[in-house]
Amino acid sequence: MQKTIILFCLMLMGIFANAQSSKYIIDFETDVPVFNFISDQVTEVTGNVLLNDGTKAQAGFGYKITMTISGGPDGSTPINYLLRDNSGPALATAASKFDVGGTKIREQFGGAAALSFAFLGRETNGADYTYLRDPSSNMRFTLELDNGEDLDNVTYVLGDMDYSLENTDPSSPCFGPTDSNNYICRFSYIDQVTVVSGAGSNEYTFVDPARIYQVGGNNIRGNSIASSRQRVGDTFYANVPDANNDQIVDAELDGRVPGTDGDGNITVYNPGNIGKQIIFDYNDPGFGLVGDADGYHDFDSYNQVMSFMTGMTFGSCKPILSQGETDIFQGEQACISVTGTSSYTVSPLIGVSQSGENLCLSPTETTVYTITSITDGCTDSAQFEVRVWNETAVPTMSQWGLMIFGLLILNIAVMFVYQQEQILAGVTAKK
Ligand SMILES: [Ca+2]
Ligand SMILES: [Ca+2]
Ligand SMILES: [Ca+2]
Ligand SMILES: [Ca+2]
Repeated sequence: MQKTIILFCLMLMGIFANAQSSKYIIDFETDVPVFNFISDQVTEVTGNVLLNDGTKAQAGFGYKITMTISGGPDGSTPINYLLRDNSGPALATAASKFDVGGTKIREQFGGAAALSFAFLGRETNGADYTYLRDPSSNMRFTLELDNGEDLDNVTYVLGDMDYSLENTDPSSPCFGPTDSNNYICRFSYIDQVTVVSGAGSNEYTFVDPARIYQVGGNNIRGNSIASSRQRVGDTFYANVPDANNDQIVDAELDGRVPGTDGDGNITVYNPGNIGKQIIFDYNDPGFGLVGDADGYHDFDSYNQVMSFMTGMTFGSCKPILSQGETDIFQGEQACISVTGTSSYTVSPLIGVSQSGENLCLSPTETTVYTITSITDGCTDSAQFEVRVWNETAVPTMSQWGLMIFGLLILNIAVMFVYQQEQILAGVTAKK
């Protein structure tokens, strides 16, 4: 029982170490990325990957983020955009595009440095506006490494998920819940994100679960999420007031989160290999106020912004063993290769012969060895069990067994001789 508890504790420690230890980090403050605005709909961001060992030295490879916007109200749109005085239909709509001014590295956007990405909501068009967002607007964020390697043991944070349907500035003529179907007051947006990479196996944590609604999750509106880590549901939107869950907003409120605050952040963790890209989609679910004929909010805020926080970590330093267990006879040795780490320790130090990747073990009794990587301050371990068989202990027949076996053989032999005699007797009789 005690052994089981100790084992369980070790397992928990292992999980903890795995979640905490990763080889690499993307740090926007130490290595400031370069933005390349390729078109109104495509922005690339490049930078160097750093070692996650405190030195934050360059790891020798980089990353590229590609953000691509699609959709927008230029085609058919369900939104009834109006002129800025509500006197008639809006002058124009156009395809969605980046707000270049809002797409940058900010000192604080989710409580820490972050890459903020922004849709432009409208552009001035003479005395009025051209509207640029609607429910079809989407930004796909893709991050990949320039060494072509897979991403494993990944942790990253999406910041500033919030919404706005109300102006809370008492000095504004739009003060209060005045936005709905009103283009004199222009501030409506609802952030929504769907994580594509690692879908179904990602683990999500929220700073403030009441701020974020996880579609398909087991959170209940108004209540905090029971478990801090949720594996179900990869789509999230800012938790607008919607007590009956019918995706119709109950009341116009201001759900904005200040940039200095992490309350709108979602941490995404995946202990496995998610492939070569981190991918998520950013858009707006469009939910309108209860009683609103067209069912959509106005999509008339100046812009809509979220962020990818500094500090994404990845890369496991778990030693990769060529085998997890083996059987040997006493006096023999078991040899395996240890990869995935440049240096490692072995415990217990009994019958250990270590030469680079090659590790040979010759314990005198069954032993579980723990192989721990000690690379770049990144520590993780794997286990290898060597079961030892004693040759003299191999089950042999007891002397009694041998005697019984001998008697059995003798019995068969007597029967055989008897049968042969019968056959011979028969042959003789026929003659
Ligand atoms: Ca409005
Ligand atoms: Ca509702
Ligand atoms: Ca509406
Ligand atoms: Ca936001």
